[in-house]
Amino acid sequence: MQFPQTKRLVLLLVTFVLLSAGVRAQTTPEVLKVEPPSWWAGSSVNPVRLLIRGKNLKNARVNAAGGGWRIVGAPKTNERGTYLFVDVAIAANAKPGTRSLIINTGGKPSSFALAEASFEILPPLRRAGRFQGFSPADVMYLIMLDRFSDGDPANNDPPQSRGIFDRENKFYYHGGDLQGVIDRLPYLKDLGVTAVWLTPWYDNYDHPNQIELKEGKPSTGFHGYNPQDFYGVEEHFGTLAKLQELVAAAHRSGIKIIQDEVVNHTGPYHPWVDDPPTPTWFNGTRANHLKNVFQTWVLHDPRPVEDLKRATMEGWFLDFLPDLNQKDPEVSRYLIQNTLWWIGTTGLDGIRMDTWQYVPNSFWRDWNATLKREFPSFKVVGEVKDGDAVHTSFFQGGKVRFDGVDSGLDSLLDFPLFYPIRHAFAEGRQLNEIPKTLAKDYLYNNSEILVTLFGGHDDGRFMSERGATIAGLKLANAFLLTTRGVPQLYYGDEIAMTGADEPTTRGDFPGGFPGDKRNAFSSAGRKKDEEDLFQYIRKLTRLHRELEPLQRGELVNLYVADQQYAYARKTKNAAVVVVINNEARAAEFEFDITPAGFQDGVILVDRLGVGNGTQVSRGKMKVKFPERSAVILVQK
Ligand SMILES: [Ca+2]
Ligand SMILES: [Ca+2]
Ligand SMILES: [Ca+2]
Repeated sequence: MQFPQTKRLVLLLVTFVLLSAGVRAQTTPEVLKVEPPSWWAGSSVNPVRLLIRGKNLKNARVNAAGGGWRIVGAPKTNERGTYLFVDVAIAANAKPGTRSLIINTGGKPSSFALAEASFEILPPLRRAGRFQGFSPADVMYLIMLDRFSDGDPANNDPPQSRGIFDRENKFYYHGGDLQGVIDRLPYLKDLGVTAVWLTPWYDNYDHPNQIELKEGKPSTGFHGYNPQDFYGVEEHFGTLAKLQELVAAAHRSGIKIIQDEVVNHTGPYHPWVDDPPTPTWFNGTRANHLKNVFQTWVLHDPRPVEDLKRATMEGWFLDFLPDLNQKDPEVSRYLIQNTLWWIGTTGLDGIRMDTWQYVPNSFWRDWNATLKREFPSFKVVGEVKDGDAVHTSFFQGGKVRFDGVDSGLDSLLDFPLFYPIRHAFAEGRQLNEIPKTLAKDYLYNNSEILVTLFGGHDDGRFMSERGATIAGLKLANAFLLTTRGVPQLYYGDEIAMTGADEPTTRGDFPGGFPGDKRNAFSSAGRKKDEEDLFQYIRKLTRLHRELEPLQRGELVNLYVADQQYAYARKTKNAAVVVVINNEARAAEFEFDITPAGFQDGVILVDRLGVGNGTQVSRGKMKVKFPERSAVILVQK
């Protein structure tokens, strides 16, 4: 059968279009993501290495279009042509603005072989009031972003991740976000907070997690620790612009922002898991990897069993969190740049680093060195969740350890002190466990900068411990805000929130969410006990700010008994004496006050309003005060 002329022409045309589309699909390069998407001129990291994810990127040649930057060296691609590594050098005087990388995979420039990748050159942020670090003069406050305050209900069930918001499900998103934190800055300032640690805001997966079942059902990444994009802001929390707005607004309120970072692992749904940029990007593969055995003690053992050490350092957390291989130079470079990018593009002040001990010290040395070169005042606190100071102190920097490496780490979450505080003030066990723990401070290179805490999002709340009372919680706060270190509060503990285990410790702050029955952000919405506690902590943070020795004074122990503890914080010019009675009855005792530097005849008065004035006589001080109470004594 003969086709009519026109029909044959149409057929020919269709065939041609289909064929060329096939050719295009098979060979035309395509760009899906550029990481980092931007960088600032004048950075100490120059050139910057871009990781471009896409398709058909083999044999790519790359040109930098627009002025003020250039390609350095030859780009590299991976075996499958899905990743391209390109180094770009940015001129110190480069004009801010969007640029293009032209990617050409054909012999000659032709439209079939070209793709474009967008990149932005940023003006450097002005340094004043940014990148500040933290110090013992601060009062830190940990916020679980999803559970604190919902400032934008429009992002609660966004189109790209429909169906993982459910306030009735403790493993789903509840609506808290960056706008909510902005809205509560006046509350935080009033409480006396000067630094906010926010749980991770990385973009986490957009659907229920079918791999990690909680109570037999799929969970979500509401907690933020399962990133699928290290350069993205989770859509339930807001946008990069909103984050930048939050940092700026916090700084105007005198509040620093601490980012929670994860570099040990990715979330289970990160696109790298099935398509790694290099063959050694992860320790193992989804099908074949070690499971983390958590034998962390071998990490500080000079004679470790290597198999145990490897399974602890390189094993996959919970068997499903892909363990990044920081010994791969490309992984190391990616992660270092990623950290600098968040700081440099937002102006934030410090980092709390998750799962610190599962990442090699040699990586940390390089990471810290690059970080401090760009942001010298910046500070990092590492999470080493362990109650033994012999173990935790091993990870602090400032000292070359037996492995030949100084990690450079500033601070650690002080978990060795966490447990004695809980035992003494919640359970009513012996108070002298606390000075016994502080006696191990010599193990640290610097114990003054440790972040002290008795509450956090991975542990049940103080008020859910057996024996906990508001009186005990007050004492825990009085101790935390007067001992050495950087005090860290956990959101909701100031109103005695409860929650005995991991999901319930992350409860919604009452008043932070649409339809809440009461608003505990205001005095009127707090119950009597809660208000009393809130005002007590508020008074402590004010004393912490007002009395310089509480920020930087040397810690001097004066008296230790089973349930009583007295100590001074002492600077060259002043001293503050703190006395705590943890017993369920009134106490009266005398101790040598001369180490605090007070002379006979000096009268000390209590700034917490519990005790009367007391006079130093023959180098001694006698105190008498009620059951389970504390005094903060200063010279009259
Ligand atoms: Ca919201
Ligand atoms: Ca997401
Ligand atoms: Ca690891």
